[in-house]
Amino acid sequence: MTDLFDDLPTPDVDWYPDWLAPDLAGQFLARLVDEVQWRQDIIGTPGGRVALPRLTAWQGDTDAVYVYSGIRNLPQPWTPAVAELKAAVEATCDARFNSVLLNRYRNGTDSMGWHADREPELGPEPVIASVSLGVARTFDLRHSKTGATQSFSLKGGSLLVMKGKTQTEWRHRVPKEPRVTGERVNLTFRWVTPRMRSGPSSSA
Ligand SMILES: O=C(O)CCC(=O)C(=O)O
Ligand SMILES: [Mn+2]
Repeated sequence: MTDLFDDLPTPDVDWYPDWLAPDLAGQFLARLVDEVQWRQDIIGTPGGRVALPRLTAWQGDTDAVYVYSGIRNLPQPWTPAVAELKAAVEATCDARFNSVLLNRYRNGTDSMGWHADREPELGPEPVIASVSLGVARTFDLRHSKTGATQSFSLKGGSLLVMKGKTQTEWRHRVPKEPRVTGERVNLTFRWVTPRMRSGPSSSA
């Protein structure tokens, strides 16, 4: 029998819900909260300047420069626990990563809105490996053309690998869940086309 839902698109992801044992995931969470230089970013919106609803950090190789809003963001050096997670993720994914964006959701009122990770320096079909630590949070993927949605509960110790057309055809978010009181840290490991760190600049 043909199922009405057979034609719905599904995102190109690999899902490892129990990638890290719970006690190890707990140890990594504590180390990351302590060792990472967390910052509160402020962004400009039509309504004025607002604080992002989460804390962030960017680590990577020195040439993994990430440009957004026309600003070159130099990565912080790898810290020990992040470097350990990177090596483990590379082994699981059989891929290389030279940078990671870390997001720290202090409780359920912290969040990340709909977006896709499609900056040019990530290339056309990036492999992005997402490690979650701490409390489980919902992660929604929505197909841009059809609106088809797939949701994951990204629990502590899980690994979700997004690849293929997941960034070009889908958007994703971490919605607010006001009843969630615990903390969560997420790491998205990426390969950013290496750039020169300094040199002649054509703009002021
Ligand atoms: O926190 C998450 O699970 C998602 C993070 C994310 O989408 C990003 O860092 O671009
Ligand atoms: Mn993202």
